[in-house]
Amino acid sequence: MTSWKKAYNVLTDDLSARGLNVESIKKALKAQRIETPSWGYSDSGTRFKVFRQAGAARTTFEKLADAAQVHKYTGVAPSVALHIPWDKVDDYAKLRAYAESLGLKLGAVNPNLFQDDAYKLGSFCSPDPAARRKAIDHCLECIAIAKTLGSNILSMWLADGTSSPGQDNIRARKHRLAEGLAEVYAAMPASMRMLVEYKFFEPAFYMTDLGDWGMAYVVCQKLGERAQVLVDLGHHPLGTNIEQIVAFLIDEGRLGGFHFNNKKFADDDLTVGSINPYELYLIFNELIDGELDPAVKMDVAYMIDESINIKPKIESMIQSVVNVQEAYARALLIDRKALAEAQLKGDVVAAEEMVVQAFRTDVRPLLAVVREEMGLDADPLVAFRAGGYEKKVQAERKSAGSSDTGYPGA
Ligand code: LRH
Ligand code: MN
Repeated sequence: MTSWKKAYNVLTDDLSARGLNVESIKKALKAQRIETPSWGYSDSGTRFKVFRQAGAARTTFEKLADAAQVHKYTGVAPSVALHIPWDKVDDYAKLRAYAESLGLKLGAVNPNLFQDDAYKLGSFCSPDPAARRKAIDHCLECIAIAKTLGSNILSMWLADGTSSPGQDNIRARKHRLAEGLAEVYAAMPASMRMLVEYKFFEPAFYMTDLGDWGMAYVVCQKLGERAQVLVDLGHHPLGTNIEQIVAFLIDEGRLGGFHFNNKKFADDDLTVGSINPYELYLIFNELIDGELDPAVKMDVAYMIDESINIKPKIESMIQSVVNVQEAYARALLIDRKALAEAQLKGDVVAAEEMVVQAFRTDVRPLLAVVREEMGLDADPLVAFRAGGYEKKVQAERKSAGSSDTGYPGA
């Protein structure tokens, strides 16, 4: 009997004793789906340095091959988000076929509205009509690409903002944004939805046009029901209660998705759950609370957005997926009936203890058995390392190397 099995039996006996339905919890964990970002597999860094990694993916095809490894060992990461033009190819149908040959689906399509010289004063919000036209046309091109790829998500992040007081009229920029997004929204087929990602600063350092969840929420309301807010965990001022924002957006039916990552300071894009796993757990607590409420309609895209500069990228992505699985597994262990009773009685300590107890539970044996029942190894990272893929691609991919700063193609 594997070491996990013994621990699993002890754990599930305890969970059943706590009145929890272990089979439905395992079913939920097997149905979890987490999308990984293509840009998380290629060399990236900070404005100070890109520490190139031997074997790092150089092409979109290689990024997909690496993403397939994450899915092979975790079983819950069957789709990959793309970023255009970082993932521009001559034949998107061929790319789709290659992805499907790897058992992958192509997910959210991210237009790039921040790396063209034309966007110096903004993209949709720019005072320059040519820049606005360029931005809108690029998004229309991304809609066409998404159709070819079978993707139904257009994921919009605008770096737009200003970096000095008086640089531009804030309300005029707001009007340009609404006008541009309305044209793009109208061009999406009915099967497609737009996710609107906000961020409180960087690269703009005075104001950002889509600076917080409230601005994104109002913009989505004005666009239509197929526009929803994307919550990137790295896009909030320190001290922000992100799980409250999540609960609010769930209740408004406007939570479209996440960019999971973690941070210590700013938009650090670190491995998910590597700095503050309790926050990630509390976010899943709100997600499950919403899922269990029949009055709430939820269609959430669970995506990772990380850019790892030091650790091997595939291993970090596997750690991230596993940490998302663990956060969900722990949040599934909360006795929600007892919690609601304690909350209504105002028994604050009892309520907190229920939330903390589930977080303190070591769910690794449960996930190990879930993986084994999915035909996978109990520990994805150990299995990936044993698979020797990293050595193989290091030998195959003698990188020609691209520029030396920041994001790919910078
Ligand atoms: C901006 C962001 C956005 C992406 C980029 C890769 O900080 O989070 O989601 O376009 O990172
Ligand atoms: Mn993001």
